[in-house]
Amino acid sequence: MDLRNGVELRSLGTSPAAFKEDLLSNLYYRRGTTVESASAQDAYETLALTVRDRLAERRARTAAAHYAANPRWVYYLSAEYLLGPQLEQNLLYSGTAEAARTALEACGFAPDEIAALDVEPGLGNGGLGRLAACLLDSLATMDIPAVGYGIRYDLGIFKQEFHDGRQVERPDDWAFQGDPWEFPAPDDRQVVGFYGSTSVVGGRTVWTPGETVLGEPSHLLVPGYGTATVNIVRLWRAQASEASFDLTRFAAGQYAEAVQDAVRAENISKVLYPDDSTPAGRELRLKQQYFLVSCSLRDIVRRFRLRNGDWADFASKTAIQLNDTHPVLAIPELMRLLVDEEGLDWDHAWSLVRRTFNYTCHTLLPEALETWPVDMLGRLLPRHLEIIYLINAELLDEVRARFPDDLDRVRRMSLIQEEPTRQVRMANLAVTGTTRTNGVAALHTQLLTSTVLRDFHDLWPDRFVNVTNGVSPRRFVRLADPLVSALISDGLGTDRWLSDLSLLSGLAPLVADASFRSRWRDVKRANKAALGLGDPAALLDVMVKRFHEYKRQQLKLLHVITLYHRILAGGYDGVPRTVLFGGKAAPAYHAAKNIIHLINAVAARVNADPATDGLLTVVFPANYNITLAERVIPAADLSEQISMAGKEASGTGNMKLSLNGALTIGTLDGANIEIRDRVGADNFFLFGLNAAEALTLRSGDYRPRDHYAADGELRAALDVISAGAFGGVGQEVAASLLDRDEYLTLADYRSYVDRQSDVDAAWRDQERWTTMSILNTARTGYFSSDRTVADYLTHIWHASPVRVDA
Ligand code: 26W
Repeated sequence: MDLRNGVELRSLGTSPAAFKEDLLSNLYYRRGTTVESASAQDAYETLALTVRDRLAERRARTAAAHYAANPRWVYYLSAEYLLGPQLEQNLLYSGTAEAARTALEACGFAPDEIAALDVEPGLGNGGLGRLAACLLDSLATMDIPAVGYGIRYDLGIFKQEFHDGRQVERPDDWAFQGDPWEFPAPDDRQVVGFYGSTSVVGGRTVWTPGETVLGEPSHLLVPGYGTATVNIVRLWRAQASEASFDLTRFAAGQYAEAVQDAVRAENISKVLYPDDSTPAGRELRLKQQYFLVSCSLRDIVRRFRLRNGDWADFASKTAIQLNDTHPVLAIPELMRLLVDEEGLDWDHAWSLVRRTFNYTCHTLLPEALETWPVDMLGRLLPRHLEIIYLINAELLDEVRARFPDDLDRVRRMSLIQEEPTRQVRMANLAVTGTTRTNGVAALHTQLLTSTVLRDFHDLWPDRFVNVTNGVSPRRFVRLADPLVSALISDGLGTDRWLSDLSLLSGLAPLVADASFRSRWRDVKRANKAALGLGDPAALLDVMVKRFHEYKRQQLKLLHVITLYHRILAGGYDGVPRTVLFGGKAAPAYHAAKNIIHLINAVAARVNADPATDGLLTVVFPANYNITLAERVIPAADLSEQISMAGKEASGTGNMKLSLNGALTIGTLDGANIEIRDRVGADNFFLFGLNAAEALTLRSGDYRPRDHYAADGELRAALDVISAGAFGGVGQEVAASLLDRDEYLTLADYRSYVDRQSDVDAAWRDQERWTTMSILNTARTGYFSSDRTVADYLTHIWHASPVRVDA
């Protein structure tokens, strides 16, 4: 293969023989061991390197093609990436899965044992982090030149353990064995400043930081499916600048002091903040955000300069997506680079900045919208605060001009919240400093423009656009569910659906084919058996997502207790059910942790009671993550999407479960609405208040006790908790539902429980259920992240594919 300057690269064979040969030479020469003495970890790392080499070859070709094309780039800035385990993906995308299995067996290694050593980099909390990974997968698959930028946390999302039913967090030192998939790139180190002060020299503002740290990048390969393109995700790790090791103190025996600056520096990328709704507001978190932004923008400018000289071309060559408000400091940072370092005038710089950035909002919860104390930001980033004030002055001039004498609007739109404390509103800065702001589902975008960001929509309606989320069919169907994938390919007569998910619609006519329906049932049954949680013949009712009161795991639990009471009452006519919970709660979110504790207490009681044998089982596997999701989602029959309407921005688990043939019971919230519109109302179990009704009730004088008083089953379920029947656990959960019930759990209880009876009825008619299940898969091709990326390209990024020769 010809590279630049006529360099020739010998291509690596994909035959089993060639793969085995490379595996062996890597074992001996790169791992420095032998087949006889190799450990499973040796075999795993060597396998990873052997697969990685084949992707690195494509990466070399991709880099060459991109360099030659000097294209418009898409840069995705995200504080979180939930990339999932890499081995299976890279075996599939490099087409070496079979060759690897044969080679491993030939060397006496057990492929499944080796694969089990593939630790996932848990560099994210939930939906936002996984969406980022799915979008990168689709960008590469669609041959779009793109780079993801993030932070290489030493400790990812905590490992969840249950001790007496309580969640206990354990540090996730995911790379303590090193990570065979990553390529460190120390040459591209960047220097990041903090604190210090500003001064004006020769008409230009100069920021003199008080301390600096180094940002060392390493990247992971992001291969495209069914194409030669291999993009990268570049993750920054904080390193102490050599100056920070204090030799004199060391010589004086003050060892801790000698390294304290170094430790302070490295702490910046030490751990992922495990909150997924309420900002911790810690200075270290702000340092993390600026660290990510500063390293990434310098790297983006370095790459721009490789092929371009004129700043005027920067915005036409660069589309940067800000994944929520976490990287929004990129706006004042690029202004600083252009004005202070490059000497551009303010207006030119501002037009470049606005044209370069776009912002995705992932939430509706007011408490999740980040604000930073003015004094903290001013101390840590004095120049950026000055720039934010200048941006704010221009914004408020425009608001006053457009809405004269509307002081309230000026106060609401200001980037600076004045009362009760002076805070910088990051969402306001995000909308002001970008071209497009998007929500992640139709209802979400509609609510954003009519509530939290209404003022900005009034001023700049054209800046708002919707891009409904999507999920990678390669990760969540092909890799997670090989059995259903084989059946789909057989039914459609092609596997091209993996890069064009709209082809799934070809499955709809097969509902009339009884043998296809029975094979479809067999696949689900086999997936349940493989999961090994509960009776494979029972309906597997799945609720897997982060714990939050708005997602209403408490409502699912009230249903479980109601079923239990019905069983104890005798004459139970419900269908055998396994209820599976999965998910983590932010460590400081006590209300959510109490719900987890109560679920485990109820599960212990229900599962121990012989009365429920064969009728009801509750399982709660610990440490829900991508690896576990890939085992649970293919096995699910029923998908619980029961959030209070108007609270879940989109959801993506709902999409993964529908695509794998699970039927949804849900509210008209987030993307549930679009799923129901596509699968058809008959193939969706809808219940509850819609967003407008919920808002009215919530803002009216909602009295949860009225529902308690009016509904015997509800009362019984709450009373048994309040009475401490589950080991005295969860009384505060019942109390908060009776007193406040912030998310209208009691108001939706009856509608939910009754709809669950319809679920039972549908399940009893397995042919009907299977038909509904096939139609759910057939009609949700729209929720591919490829379609999502196509929408971003059309409405926001305007980048084009660059073909890479195979
Ligand atoms: C600052 C603390 C914090 C951290 C993360 C606040 C908010 C977040 C994320 C925005 C939370 C998140 O993951 N939101 C989820 O994003 C998904 C992808 O768009 C949506 O599908 C989910 O509905 C939304 O809850």
